[in-house]
Amino acid sequence: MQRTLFAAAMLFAAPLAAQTPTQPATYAKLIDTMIPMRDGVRLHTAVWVQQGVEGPRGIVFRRTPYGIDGGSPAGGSMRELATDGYTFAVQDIRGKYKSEGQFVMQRAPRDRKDAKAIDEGTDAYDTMEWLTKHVPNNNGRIGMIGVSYDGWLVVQALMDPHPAFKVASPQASPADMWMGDDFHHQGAFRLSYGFEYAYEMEHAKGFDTGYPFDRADTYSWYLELGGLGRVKQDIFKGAIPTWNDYVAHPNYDEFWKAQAAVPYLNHTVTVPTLNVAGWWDQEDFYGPVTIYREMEKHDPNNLNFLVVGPWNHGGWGGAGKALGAIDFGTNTADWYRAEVQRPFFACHLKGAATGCTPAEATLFRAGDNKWVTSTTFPRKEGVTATPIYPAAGGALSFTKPTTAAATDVFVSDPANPVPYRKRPIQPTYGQGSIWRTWLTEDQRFVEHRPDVLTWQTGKLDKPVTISGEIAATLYASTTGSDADWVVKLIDVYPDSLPSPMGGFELMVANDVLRGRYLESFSTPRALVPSKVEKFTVDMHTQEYTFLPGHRIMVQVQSTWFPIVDRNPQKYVANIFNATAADFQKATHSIFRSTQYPTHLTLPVVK
Ligand code: PG9
Repeated sequence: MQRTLFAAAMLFAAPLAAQTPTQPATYAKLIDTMIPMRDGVRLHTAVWVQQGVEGPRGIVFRRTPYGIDGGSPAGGSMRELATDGYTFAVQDIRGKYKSEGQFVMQRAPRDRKDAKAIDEGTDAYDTMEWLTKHVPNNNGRIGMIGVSYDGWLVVQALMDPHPAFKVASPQASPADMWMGDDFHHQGAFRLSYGFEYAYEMEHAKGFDTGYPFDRADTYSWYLELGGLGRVKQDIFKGAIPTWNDYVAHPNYDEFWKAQAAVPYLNHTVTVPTLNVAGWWDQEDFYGPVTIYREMEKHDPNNLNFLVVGPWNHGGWGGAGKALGAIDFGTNTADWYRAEVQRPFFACHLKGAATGCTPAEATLFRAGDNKWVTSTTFPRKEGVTATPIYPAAGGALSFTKPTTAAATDVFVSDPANPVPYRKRPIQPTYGQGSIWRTWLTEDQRFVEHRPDVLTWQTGKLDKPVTISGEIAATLYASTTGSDADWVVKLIDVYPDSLPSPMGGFELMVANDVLRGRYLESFSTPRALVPSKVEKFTVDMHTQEYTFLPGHRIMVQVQSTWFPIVDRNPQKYVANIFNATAADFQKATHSIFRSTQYPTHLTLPVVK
């Protein structure tokens, strides 16, 4: 499928089928040109103007690796903006589609000491300079907006903002590709995403053809790869630079740290910024929240804001009423765009008197399905970090264990990994793929596997609301010398509801930690077989109400395939080079005793 103008926003919104009717604005392409950057490389840029709008206007600017040659800009998460009379400028980034130069995946910000250095920030700056000088009828005010890669490009532009840059909305922007966004999570490699996306971005100048899998179910294809050592030369013929980087940098080293956003955002916020994230974003949830939190440390003038809704990746471009089987009651995305995004841009690009300062954090609380606001994110007031403990017989309890020795044990077999979503697992962006809603998939499909441990509370007699950071503390051992720990916090719906919601198991928070990184993400170490070790799995933040009659459930497993590559369970220096013989079964024990009280810490609202 060809990605088209504003396709990122529209494509990512695709699973949320219903689109809000809006008055279609008539736009005409005024400029289609190659704009020279400071190093002489020229970037393909188009400028669209709305017909019949008088007077100077602000410019909404979007940079993208996904191609700008598709149609008018009146779509996706920007459709209300497109009725507000702005001029739209769009640009192919370096090395993509018709732009010159070399594409570099998540190009690291330049060395500030090198006056000649370029990066995505300088390209944005140079383009803004050109736009303010060449676009007729512009009012000297530019806003940037974008989802995911396009959102990350907004963040790069914020690192040294041009004086005309007056408003920014980075949406689902990654912040750190090793720690928590598309390519790895806490050291675990996101195999199917990392493999397919790198191929799609780097085997051609555009982004259109998925990897030619020879079958519909990629689960068995990835399993048959055995170790990943074959991929670089046999499959990619050394021609996919991002894959080469994965292999060369398995740990959190300077390569990954240099491209992570946080260190470059350590200056006073001067551009009003609306950060947007989705609680069930299957690609980049860590990023937008991390960017907001870093900018917030440097925001004396209250210009930095956060919105998190019940959305998948870019889901705020649809109606936002439902995600997979989960219904949120109202059109949450329509509300956000109309009530927060549109006025925010109108304030900063047109001088409108309202909408300039939304709530510090506007959060949708699923469960009881309400928008709530907070003066901090995460919320501080009225929240108590409350441990919940796995107990005997599959129980889950707010009471600390009293038993001296207690474990739950499972055998994890890399030859039979737990699928992360129901098979067949179609290629990520392939036809019929349910990739975009997998985080809301009913977890019953794996509950009875012997390698998935499950604990749950009884029926709740009153609501339990959580708001903020969730972490798992696992006291665990393995008979091997490495292990992955996948932890899922689940809301179990009452059995009495009609199908499919009766007994539905909805993941509320989740993540994986690669065990070798328990002490340091930069310097892994082998686990000592059969020694109890303490593993902390960051499960990020949530705002959620477990309703009366529901149960709280926790699942632990050691494979999540093929979104996460298989851990051989025998320590090898670099898992990308593990051979088939290195993959071995191991017995894993989760301790739930007085000495080793495995628990999840929930931010319970009192
Ligand atoms: N999640 C995509 C991506 C962004 C940045 C780097 C790699 C992948 C995207 O949707 O653009």
